[in-house]
Amino acid sequence: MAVLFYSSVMSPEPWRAALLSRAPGLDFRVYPELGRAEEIDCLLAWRPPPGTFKQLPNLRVIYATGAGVDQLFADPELPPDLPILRLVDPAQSDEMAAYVMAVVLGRHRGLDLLREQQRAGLWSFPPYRYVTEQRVGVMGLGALGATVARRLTLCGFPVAGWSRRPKTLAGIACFAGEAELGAFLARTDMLVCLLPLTPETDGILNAALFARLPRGAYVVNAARGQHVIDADLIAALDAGQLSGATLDVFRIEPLPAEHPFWRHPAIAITPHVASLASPESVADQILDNLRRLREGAPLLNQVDRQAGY
Ligand code: NDP
Ligand code: OXD
Repeated sequence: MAVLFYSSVMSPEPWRAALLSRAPGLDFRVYPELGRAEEIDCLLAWRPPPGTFKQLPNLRVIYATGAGVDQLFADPELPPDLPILRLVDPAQSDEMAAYVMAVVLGRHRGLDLLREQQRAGLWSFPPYRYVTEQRVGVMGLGALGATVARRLTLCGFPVAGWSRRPKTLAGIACFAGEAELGAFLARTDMLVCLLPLTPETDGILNAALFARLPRGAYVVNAARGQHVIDADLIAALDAGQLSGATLDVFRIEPLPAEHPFWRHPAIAITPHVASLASPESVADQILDNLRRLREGAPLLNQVDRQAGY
C-alpha cells in the first residue's frame, strides 16, 4: 500500500518520521516523486496541485492533512466517489482552544487597551466586566468547537454553542439549526466561528447576522475566510454594531497587502495559525485507517459528502 504526500506549506519529513516509526514498511512517497503511480492507494494532502488526481489511476482514498476539507471540494477534478477522510486530532483541538482562549481572555481583560495605556504612561482603570457577564457563543460544536466551548466554561464564561443538529453538552447552552440561531446570537457578546465551510455556511458572518448580535459584540473567526462577507464586517465595525474582530482566516491567503482588514483599527489579524494537526498525534489514526482500507473495514473520520464536512 503506497501513500503519496503533498503539501505546499508543510514539510513531509515530520509526517514521514511519525508514520514510518510506527510502520517501517510503509511505502511513503512525496509529490512529485510518484514512482509507479498505479501503486498509490492513498493521497495525503491539503490542496493537491491541479492534475494530481488524473495521475493516480488506482487511488482508493483521499486523506486531508487537516480538519477542514473545503479545499478538496473546491477542486473540480476531485473524484466523485472516493472516500474523503479528515484528521480529528485531540492535540489540534487543544491548540485551537489555546488560541481562542488567548483571544477571548485578552479581549475580556482589555489587554490591548492596557498596553496602550502603558505606552502613554497612564494609570487608569477601564470599565470592569466580570467573566460571568461575558457571554461567549461558539458556532460549530464539532471536534474543535466542543473542546473550545468546554474550555471556556472552565474560566467561568457563560457559554453557548450552535450546531446543525441538536446536541447536549454539559454546562453549555446548546442551540441548533436556523430556527434557534436568533436566540443563540441574541445572548452572545463574543462570537467564535468554528464552522466548516459548506454551501450552507458560506458567507454566514454577514450584515444580517451581525445585526442579531447585541450592540458592541466581538467576533472571532478561526474557521474559513469565506464565512465572512468582508465589506459587511467592516461596515458593522464602522457603525459600532461590532466592537472588534480577530481573524485568523481569509478569503485569499496570504491576505493581500491592499486588503482593508490590514489597516482597520478594530481588526486583529493572525496568519492562519490558530491550530495545526500534529503528525505525531495523528499517525496512529492514519495507519489505523490504512489498515481498515486494506481489510475492507469501515473507515474512521470519513467526510459526509452530502453535508460537505
Ligand atoms: P467538525 O466537522 O468536527 O464540526 C463541525 C461543526 O459545525 C459541527 O458541530 C456541525 O454540526 C456544525 N455545522 C456544520 N454545518 C452547520 C450548519 N449549517 N449550521 C450549524 N452548524 C453547522 O469540524 P471541526 O470542529 O473539526 O473543524 C471546524 C472547522 O475549523 C474546519 O472545517 C476548518 O474550516 C476550521 N479549522 C481552522 C483551523 C485554523 O487553524 N484556523 C484549523 C483547523 C480547522 P453537527 O454537530 O450538527 O454536525
Ligand atoms: C485545518 C486547518 O482545517 O489547518 O486543519 O485550517
